[in-house]
Amino acid sequence: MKGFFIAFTLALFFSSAFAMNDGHTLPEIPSHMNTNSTKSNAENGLKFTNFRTRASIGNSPNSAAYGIIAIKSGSDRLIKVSSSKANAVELHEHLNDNGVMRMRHVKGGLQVNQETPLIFQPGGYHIMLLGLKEAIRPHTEVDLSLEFTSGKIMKLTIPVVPITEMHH
Ligand SMILES: [Cu+2]
Repeated sequence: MKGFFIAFTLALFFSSAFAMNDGHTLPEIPSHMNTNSTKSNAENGLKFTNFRTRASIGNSPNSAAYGIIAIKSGSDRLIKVSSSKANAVELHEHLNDNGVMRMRHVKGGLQVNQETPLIFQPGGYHIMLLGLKEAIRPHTEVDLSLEFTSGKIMKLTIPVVPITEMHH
């Protein structure tokens, strides 16, 4: 009987732990793990998950960064991104224009709502790094500063991943 109770308690514990992480609400990282280099990074009600940028391809002066921004409550708007590694950073989206993928500069920023995280991913919205001051190499890091209409400014240090790992 005692064994049953322990198993039952454990089951409750695990089911509630999983319920909190149903893919809709992003898991929070305990504060002692809340370093600036992110897998998931909670700050000011905003959560930054899986941020990364791809390594330079050949002599291309540009690259793109991806990741997810969620907000605990209400909404905010990402209006400006900058990096010390790039001359300019723009918010872009990929559009399928009669079978041809094109990029478009998104003006006026992008909204993040409690119900709808802002997702930057290959083939969709992305953070475009333009005019890299030098090629960015795999397994190094890039700084990003993200500015919101609320006045919040988040500084992230994100990993550079090889192009072959971009689809994971
Ligand atoms: Cu782009």
